[in-house]
Amino acid sequence: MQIQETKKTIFSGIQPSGILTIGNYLGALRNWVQLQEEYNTYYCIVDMHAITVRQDPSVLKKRCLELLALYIACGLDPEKNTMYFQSHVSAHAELGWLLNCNAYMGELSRMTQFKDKSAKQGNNIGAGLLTYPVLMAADILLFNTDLVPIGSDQKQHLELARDLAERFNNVYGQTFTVPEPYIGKSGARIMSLQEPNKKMSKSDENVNAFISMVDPADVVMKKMKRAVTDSGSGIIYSPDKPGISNLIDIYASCKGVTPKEVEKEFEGAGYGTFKEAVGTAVAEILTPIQQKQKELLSDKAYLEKIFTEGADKARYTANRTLWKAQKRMGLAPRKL
Ligand code: ATP
Ligand code: LTN
Repeated sequence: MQIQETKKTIFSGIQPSGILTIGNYLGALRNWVQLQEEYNTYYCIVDMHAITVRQDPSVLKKRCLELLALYIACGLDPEKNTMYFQSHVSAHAELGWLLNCNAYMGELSRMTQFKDKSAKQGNNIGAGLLTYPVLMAADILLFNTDLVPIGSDQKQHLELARDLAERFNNVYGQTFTVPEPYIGKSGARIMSLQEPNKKMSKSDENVNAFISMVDPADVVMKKMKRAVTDSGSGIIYSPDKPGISNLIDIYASCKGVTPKEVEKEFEGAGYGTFKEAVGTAVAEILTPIQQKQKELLSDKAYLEKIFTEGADKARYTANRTLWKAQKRMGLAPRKL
C-alpha cells in the first residue's frame, strides 16, 4: 500500500477509431506494458475522441471492446492497470469544458492534427476536431499525471496540455501536475508502407499502407513485400532512404536492437531478403497477441468486470481533481 502511493502516475489512451496498426503498438502500447510495473497506470480507451469524426455506432461499439481485449492481450495486467472507457467517467468531459474556457482559438487552430483532419472534412468541420486536444489535456490532468507515453505525433498535443495546466495554475492557483511526455527510443514514428514520408495511420484508406494488429502472417508478409523501397540497394538507414529506413525501424523495434545493428546484420543482403525478415519479425509478435485477444473476446463478462471496475476507480480520482478545479474557478464548492 505504501509503495502504491509513492508511485508516479501514467495516463495514456488510444482511440477506438479503427483497427490498431503496428505503429500504435510499437509507438505506444508496447511501452505501456513495460511501464506498468513501476507506475500507477491509467490506460483509457478514448471513445469520446473517436467520435470527433463520424463513426458507425455498431462498429464503434464492437471496436471499443476489441481494443480493451487488445490492451490485455498485449500484456497489460488488469490487476496492475486501471483500464476503462473514457465516456464512462463524465469528469473527462466536465474538465474538458473548464479547460476549453481557458484555451485560445489560435493555439487550437495551429495544431497539425487539426489542420490535417479538417482539410479532409471539406466545409462542415466538426467543432470537436478543434477542441479535441483540450479533451486530451483534461484526460491527462484529471489524474495528476506525471508521464504520458505516446508516439511522437502526439508531442504537440502534450505541449498544449502542459500549457493549459501552467496557465490554469498561474491564474487560479496550483491545481494540476504539469505532465511530461514519454516517447520510446525506437518505434516512435512508424511510417506508411506506401508513402514513407507519412505516418502509418489506422484510418488510411489504402490497406497496404499499414499492418494491422489483426493481420494474419501471410497478409503481413504480402504487405511487407509490397512496401515501397527506395532506388539503389543496400539495407542502409538514411534520410534519403525513407522506405528502407522505416523497415529498419520496424525490425529494430520488434527485435529490440538499434538501426546500426540491423544494418550490420543485413550487410550485403538485398531488399527481398530483408523484407521477408521484417515480415517474420512482425508476425512473430502479432500471432500470440491475436490468439489471446480472440480468447478474451469470448468472455464478455470478464471484460465487463474489468472496464466497470476500472471506471469506478478512475471516477473516484478524477472527480476529486475536477471538483478542485471547479472550486478554484469559483463554481459553488461541494463536500469532498
Ligand atoms: P488515427 O489515424 O485514427 O488518427 P492513430 O493511428 O494516429 O489514429 P491514435 O489512437 O491517435 O492512433 O494513437 C494512439 C497512440 O499510437 C498514440 O500514442 C500515437 O502517438 C501512437 N501512434 C499512432 N500512430 C503511430 C505511428 N505511426 N508510429 C508510432 N506511434 C504511433
Ligand atoms: N490524442 C491521442 C489519443 C489520446 C491520448 C489522450 C493520448 C486522447 N487522450 C491522453 C495520451 C493521453 C491520439 O490521437 N493519439
